[in-house]
Amino acid sequence: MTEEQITKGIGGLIIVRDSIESALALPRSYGVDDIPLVLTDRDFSTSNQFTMVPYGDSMLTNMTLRAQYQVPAQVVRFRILNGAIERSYNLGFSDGRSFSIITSDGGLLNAPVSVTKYILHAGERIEILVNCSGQSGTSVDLKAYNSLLAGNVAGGENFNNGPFANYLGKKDFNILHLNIGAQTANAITTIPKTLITNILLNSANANITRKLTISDSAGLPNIQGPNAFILNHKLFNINYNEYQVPLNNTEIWEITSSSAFGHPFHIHDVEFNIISVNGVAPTAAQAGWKDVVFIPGKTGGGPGNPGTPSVVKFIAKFDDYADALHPFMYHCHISLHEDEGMMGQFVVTNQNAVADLKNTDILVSLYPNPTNNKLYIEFKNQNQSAYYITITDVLGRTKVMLPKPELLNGIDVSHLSKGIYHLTIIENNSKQTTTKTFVVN
Ligand SMILES: [Cu+2]
Repeated sequence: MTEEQITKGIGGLIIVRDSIESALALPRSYGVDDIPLVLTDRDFSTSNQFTMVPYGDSMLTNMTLRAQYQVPAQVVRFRILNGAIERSYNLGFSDGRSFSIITSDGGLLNAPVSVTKYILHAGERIEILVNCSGQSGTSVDLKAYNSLLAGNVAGGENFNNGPFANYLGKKDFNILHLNIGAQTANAITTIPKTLITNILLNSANANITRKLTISDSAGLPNIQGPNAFILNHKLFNINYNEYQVPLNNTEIWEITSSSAFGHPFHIHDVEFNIISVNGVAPTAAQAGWKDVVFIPGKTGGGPGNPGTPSVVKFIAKFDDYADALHPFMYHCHISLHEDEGMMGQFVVTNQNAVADLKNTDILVSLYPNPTNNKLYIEFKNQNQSAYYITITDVLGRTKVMLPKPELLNGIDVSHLSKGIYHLTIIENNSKQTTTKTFVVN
């Protein structure tokens, strides 16, 4: 339901600051020379409500139609998120000026990268610096030069009718009209030569290369839905975890796509470094920390000719634990594709923790039992604690769910009606479960 939820407003941008970034001579006066931009497009119903479409007819910048903003005559920083349902934006300025990319999805680049155009795909983030010094009283437009997008990149198609038809397809259009005003005090007026020194992951340290596929489901047996795009030849299944990644593994993920369309592939848990896209090392703007990578569509192909698949490799270190209850996901960041099933799950296993406690029973007492107010829980092994507690009634209906419960003061069960209940505890370290019965009287 991602497309519907994003359409109706569950989406936004978080700015993360740290001491390393704070020490650099960068614009950071929020709303003055440091401006977040969330890019999306929408359609409106006859009663001016959002309608759910993959491509909107209207560009919205920070949810504003025909957005404009006054910026000072100095270096201005834009923190840009592509929050579209599907569309990529080929960013550039109306006077052809260059701008400097200073971050990728996961943080600062080694140095600003000067470009005149940059394609930002769904889910991707960049920060850019634009030098407006000495330009007070003038104006310029940030635009999407989407007439230049290839036909198999989202927004570069040119459908005249059908569900994907829209006014912005394969066209150039305004994102933000900038009126340049007076310079502020203590303005940043030059773009720094360098930023930080990223220490990237080394392929020689990879424990494994996992091979994933992207393909078009059309014609495949056992795949429901209309022509969904799929990962590893299957649709998403919430009860299935594709990979068990050992905690702290360094892994190369190699994604081979025979899809005719390009897909922004996103992974939870980690930031990665792109190794190559069709054998070519990433551009400087993509050579930092990323969590979305654009997987181009296959090249060539036609009747009787499958064409040449695209191959993208990245490397990541999986240093966050995730159990089977709360697995991480990887998916296409085009929400329509994600919703159709272009997603998978993986867990990150902490084998040491399980081994330590494998032979230790989880001995738990519940008291008082019966109870009509508080229920106290005591672990016989004081090194154990509760990770998750659920209480179900005798018909199996879940009545209480408590993640990371605080047990010192007991659990309030006074709201439960009289009867017999089952309390299931997942132990914090071993993730083993035990179930006890208690009575509310
Ligand atoms: Cu996709």
